Amino acid sequence: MHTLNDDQRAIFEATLDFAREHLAPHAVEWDQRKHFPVDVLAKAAEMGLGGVYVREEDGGSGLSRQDGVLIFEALATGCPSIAAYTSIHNMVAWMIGSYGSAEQRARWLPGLCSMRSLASYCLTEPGAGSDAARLSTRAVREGDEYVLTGVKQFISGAGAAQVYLVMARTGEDGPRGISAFLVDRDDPGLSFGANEQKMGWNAQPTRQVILEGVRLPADRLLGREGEGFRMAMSGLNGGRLGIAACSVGGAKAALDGALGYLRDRHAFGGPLIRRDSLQFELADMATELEAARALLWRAAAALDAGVPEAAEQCAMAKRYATDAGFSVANRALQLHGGYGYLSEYGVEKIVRDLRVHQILEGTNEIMRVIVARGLVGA
Ligand code: FAD
Ligand code: 2MC
Repeated sequence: MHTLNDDQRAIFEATLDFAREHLAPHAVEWDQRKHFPVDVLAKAAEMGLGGVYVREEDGGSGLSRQDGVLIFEALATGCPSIAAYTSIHNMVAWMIGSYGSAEQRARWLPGLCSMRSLASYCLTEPGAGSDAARLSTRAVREGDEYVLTGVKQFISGAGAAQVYLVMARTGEDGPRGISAFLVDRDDPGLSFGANEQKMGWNAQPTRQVILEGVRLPADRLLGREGEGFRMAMSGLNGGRLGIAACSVGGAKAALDGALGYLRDRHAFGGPLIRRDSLQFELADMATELEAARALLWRAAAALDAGVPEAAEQCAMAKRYATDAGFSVANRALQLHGGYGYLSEYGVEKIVRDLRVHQILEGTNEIMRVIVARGLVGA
């Protein structure tokens, strides 16, 4: 953390305090009750966390990706699931702030920045996950309207969110026939599947989003027809950094938990923390997290600078940090012995939450596809 400037240090510390006070004490209970704490999200928005990358003139915090990775790491020390949902919400807010018209920004961003309205990002479908450009939800132009029909799968925040950024096909097969639309929860024809039963991420809902002839005025098109896939991918570059940061933060909390536990736990004539083998394990865990953080910060700087290889760097960071984060959290559980397996210590919940970061916002196999394409060409 020594390379941070004063502003970044202040943002990081303030978000850590928020996580310590408002997330960590409730995280296990929210997971058990499958409770989505929308009131706490509104409180986070009072600190500017609802529009982290939205320009200040549009009501946001106007921060960089380098600031963002600090925020999401800090937030995830309290609850990775809530931090990750906040990152997804911010991905949508960034897309509207970056690609929306002045009217769209004025209409949608105030609610999102205050988190009185929550957002969902709707790309995946039952038949199109990794191969997202094969999506089949259709948007048919009829006069001044578009009519959307299709099903989106695994949508984070669905049902609770007010704003749905939906990628749908307006033209040819493949990525260039896809457009992006802003759908409101109150639009007739929109409905939701059941809240999925999941291994982790229980403090936020995951549902299908079902569009049955949802009729939208033409001004709900974000950007131009055919630009939806590229916008969706550029949103994911930043989103992947957010998810990676949540893995680092969650794993850091697990590591801290293991340190505390080993200090207190006595066996074979002394505290376990005195055992060299366990200290070496802790040293390796801390080193792997620091390596993940370094890669993440470099990728965030690359995205801020708009360098051509930024997408590959974001993919590298997402792959590495989510694998390292899961491994560190799982080893922290092991260091707690049998108590790590009990929900009361909170570490098994972190392991369950971090597992899905290796799958969503592009699986870690797809991250390798992106990095490899950069190396060997498409
Ligand atoms: P598939 O694409 O069917 O992949 C199956 C396996 O094959 C994977 O291991 C994959 O890595 C591998 N594979 C596929 N293609 C290749 C290849 N070319 N080379 C090597 N391996 C390959 N989506 C949204 O749009 N919005 C959300 O808010 C959202 N939230 C989610 C929340 C949760 C809890 C979960 C579980 C998922 C969420 N997703 C969301 C969906 C997520 O992005 C997809 O699950 C993910 O992209 C993978 O797609 P898939 O599940 O269809 O797997
Ligand atoms: N950044 C910017 N632009 C990108 C990009 C990126 N990361 N990836 C692709 N593009 C552009 C690309 O330049 C091309 O533009 P143009 O039309 O100008 O040539 C266009 O998008 C099409 O790209 P490809 O030809 O590479 O498309 P392809 O079909 O081969 O797929 C792939 C690319 C596999 C990388 C993409 O489908 C992918 O990322 N799949 C994973 C899907 C995913 O991440 N889903 C996450 C859902 S959200 C979620 O899980 C949440 C929890 C919110």
